[in-house]
Parts: sequence; structure tokens; C-alpha cells
Amino acid sequence: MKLARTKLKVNFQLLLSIAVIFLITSCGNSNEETHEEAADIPATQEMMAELTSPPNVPRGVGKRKAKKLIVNMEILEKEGTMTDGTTYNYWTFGGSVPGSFIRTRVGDEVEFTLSNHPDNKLPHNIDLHAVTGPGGGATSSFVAPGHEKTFNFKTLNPGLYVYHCATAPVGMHIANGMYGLILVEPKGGLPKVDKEYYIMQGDFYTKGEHGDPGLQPFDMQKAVDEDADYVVFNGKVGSLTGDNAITANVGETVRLYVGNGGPNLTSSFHVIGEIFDNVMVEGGDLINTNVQTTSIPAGGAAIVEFKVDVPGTFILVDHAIFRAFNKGALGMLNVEGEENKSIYSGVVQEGIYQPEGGGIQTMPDDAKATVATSTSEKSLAEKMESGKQIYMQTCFACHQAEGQGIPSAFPPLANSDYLNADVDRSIGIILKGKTGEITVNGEKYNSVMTRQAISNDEIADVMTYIYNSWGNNKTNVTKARVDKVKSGH
Ligand code: HEC
Ligand SMILES: [Cu+2]
Repeated sequence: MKLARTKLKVNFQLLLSIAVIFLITSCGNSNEETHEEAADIPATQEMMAELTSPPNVPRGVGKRKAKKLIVNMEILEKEGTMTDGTTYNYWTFGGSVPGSFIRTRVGDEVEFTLSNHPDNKLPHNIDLHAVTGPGGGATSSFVAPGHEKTFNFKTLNPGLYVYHCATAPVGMHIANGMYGLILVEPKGGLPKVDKEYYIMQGDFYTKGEHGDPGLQPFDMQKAVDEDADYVVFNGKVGSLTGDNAITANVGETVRLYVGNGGPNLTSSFHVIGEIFDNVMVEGGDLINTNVQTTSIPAGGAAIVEFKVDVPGTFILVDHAIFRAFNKGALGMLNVEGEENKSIYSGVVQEGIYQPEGGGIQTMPDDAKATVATSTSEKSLAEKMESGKQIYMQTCFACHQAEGQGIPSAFPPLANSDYLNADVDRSIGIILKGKTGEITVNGEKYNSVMTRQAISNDEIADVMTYIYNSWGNNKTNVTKARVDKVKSGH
């Protein structure tokens, strides 16, 4: 460890002395000068950004000049595995949780295009903490399914930054996986290391308990209460264990880009059996050395570096330790190579954390499937129950928890004269979508609701739920009625 530290320190010292020379030669307020300098760096040539999914990171910027960097990011809403037997509807930047890693250098002019796949159900946007500008780009990137938007920004401050969706309800978009990291390297790049990896923690809130089987819908109340069912690295339990473990060889230097998407919990990031030689605290310029556990706030990041001196399995955890062993925040770094008895003489207790370590917990088997089943004879109570779940999964993001909608964007379903006036017309809206001007409770709306990809049975349940909530006319919508509207007679 000593060796690496000296080597890295030399590099950092070099960087420091360059910075000092720069400060001496420039005059006035140091921060602003640096800033203006960055703003004035020309970015002439164009270059496509390499984007990677976790735990991989793109090649470093090295000595390259600032460029016009083209970033094409696609939003995909897709079902994925949370843990064995449990799936979740993730909303993603680039198809992974966390989203694609973006690597830039100071002075790059980023041309960012955000595309929202036509099969998606919701509008989204992006707020990059590396952006100097309103909403970090959010105001310029709000994009509906089947559309794309482009905006430009210049990277002024080096560091490791979180990006995330900032579309209402923001907490829900983040809780569903809409976050990732963007690295802005200083001029000349970060010092060279042997291995680099991308890890991001996130907390998830599901209707069922941890380990309950089936497709688990998002649970708004648990999210508000910060009562996480899953706390994981890279979007799911086991993303960094077993065959998915990250690797290094004895003697190599390792750099981890660690972010925390939240939405709620602060990470106490720790690697069992290692000491971080360097931590770039909060992803900024401050370097702390010889760190055991580093605190990473929601919406924050840190860069940690260490040299691996002995072989074995090193466990990455959130040291708020029930999260690691009971909620999934556990990963593995497998190090291969020669033993070094002078550093570690004892039995290498590889696998000691295994029994719990997989993060795959066997839970009491009283879990009830939460997926709507299609029985023909459902009671009103059953339909209300199932309909509420579908509503919270599919309609809630736009029409809001109490059906109140969002003024001038999404019409209310609560006490809606439009809804109550014509049941078949409303069923048709779910089946086929709706565009063009409508008037709901005296307010005009002229927007787009995309066709909702749910079964006729689910439409019957969700409409029954809506009609029997919030002061509506109490219609019990049957599947037969939905079938009839669909077939057009
Ligand atoms: C992506 C956002 C979005 C989602 C998701 C969404 N809607 Fe809508 N909905 C809208 C918009 C926008 C309109 C108004 C369309 C227009 O202006 O023509 C609308 C209109 C409606 C209307 C008619 C107007 C009213 O207020 O009575 C109903 C009924 C409705 N939606 C029901 C649903 C149901 C049920 C779901 C879930 C299965 C759902 N919507 C999901 C955006 C959405
Ligand atoms: Cu979003």
C-alpha cells in the first residue's frame, strides 16, 4: 500500500505544483480565474463519447485536447431482475442502473442528446450536476416518449458528478433507477491506475417485502418513509458478487468511481479488508488519505483509490451493515496473485461472508403475489385493490396520487366531469391514447397521453378503482365492457 501511495502522491503533487504555478502566473480570485480559463478553452474538433454500462468505465481522457463531445443517451423503461425471483420496472439512462458512465475533460463542449424511446410510457429529462446552467440541463431536456432533445454545455469544474432525472415526481424517477455518473477529468487526465470500476448505490421501495416474488411495483409511501426494501449496488442484488465480482491482481492499483443515487439514504462506503489510500472526497479536489469508510450523500459521489497487496475476496459494503447483509448492498472484489505473509499471515478467510453474503435471503414463505391475476369473477374490493396497484404503477406518475393531476400538464381524474360524462370514451383513452384539446373541470388541456400497454382486465380494474375514488361516479367497469370498446361494437 505504501508504494502505491507514494506513487500516486507524486502524481498528485505534480498536479498540485502545476496548479500552484498556474495560480502564481494568474492574478485575482483563484477560483474565478480557473473558471474563466475553463470557459475559454477552445473545443474545436468533434468526438463521439464512449459510454459504458456499470461496472465499466470509458477510457481516460489522457492528454487529449478539449473537444466537442457528442453524447447520445437513450432512455429505456424496462423490466429487470431485482433479486432471484423478483423483478422490477426500471427506468434507465442507456438501459442500465446506474445509467451509462460519461467521461469528459475540463473545457469539453458537450452536445447532449436525450432520446425517449417510443415504447416508454413517461416523459423524462436529465439534471447533470456537472452542468452550470438552469436545472443542470433539466429545463432544456424534458422529452416525451418518441421524442429527442439536444442541448449543449461546457464542463467548467473537474470532478465526479451525479446525473439524474428531474421529472415530477422526481423522487419516483430516481427511485426507479434514473441516475448515473459523469466524470470531468482535469487537463492531462487523472493519474494512471491499473483498474477502474463504476459503482453506484441506490435504495428501492417495493409493495412487497425484500425477496417477495414476482413483479414488484414501486411503493410511494415506503419511499416517503425512507423505509427501503432493497439497498443495492448497481441496481440489483448480486450485481457485483459471484461471477459478477470485480477483479484485480496483487500489486495493482484500483480506482473506484462510487456514486449514490439515493433517492434517500447516505452510503457509508467501505471495503472490508482494504484501506483507501486516497479518497477524492465528495468527488471534488480534496484528497483524504488512509480512509476506512467514506460517506457518500444521496446525489453525491467519491473517487476511492487503493493498491491491492494480498489475494482474496474483499467485500464492498454500505457499512450501515443491515443494508449489506439484509438488503443487498454488498459486492465483491476478487484479487488474485501471490500471498504476502508479511502483510497478512493468517488463513485468508475467503468466503467467510458467503452464507449471508450472496444477498439472496430466504424469507418466510407467506409472500403473496402482487401481480394482477385475471380471474373473471372478481369482487369490487379485489378490483379496487388490484386497480390501485395498477394505478400507482402506470397512471400515478402523471395523474398523481389522489388523481389531482398537475395544472396545465396532466388533467385531474379526481371528480373529473370529462371522465364521468362518458365511461366508454374514457376506456377508449386508455386503449388508444389521447391527443388534442380537451376540457376537464373548466380547464383546457392540449397534450399527449400515450396508449397504455396494459391488458383489458387491468384496464377494467384500474378504471373501477378510479371511478370508485375521489368523488367519481362509482361505475364498476367490467372486462367485457373493455373488450366491447376495444372491438368497436
Ligand atoms: C405520460 C403521462 C400519462 C400517463 C402515464 C397516463 N396519462 Fe392519462 N392523460 C395524460 C394526458 C396528457 C391527458 C390529456 C390528453 C389530451 O390533452 O388530449 C390524459 C387524459 C386522461 C383521461 C381523460 C381526461 C380526464 O382527466 O378525465 C383519462 C380518463 C386518463 N388520462 C386516464 C389515465 C389512466 C387510467 C392512466 C393509467 C392507466 C393514465 N391516464 C396514464 C397523461 C398520462
Ligand atoms: Cu424520468
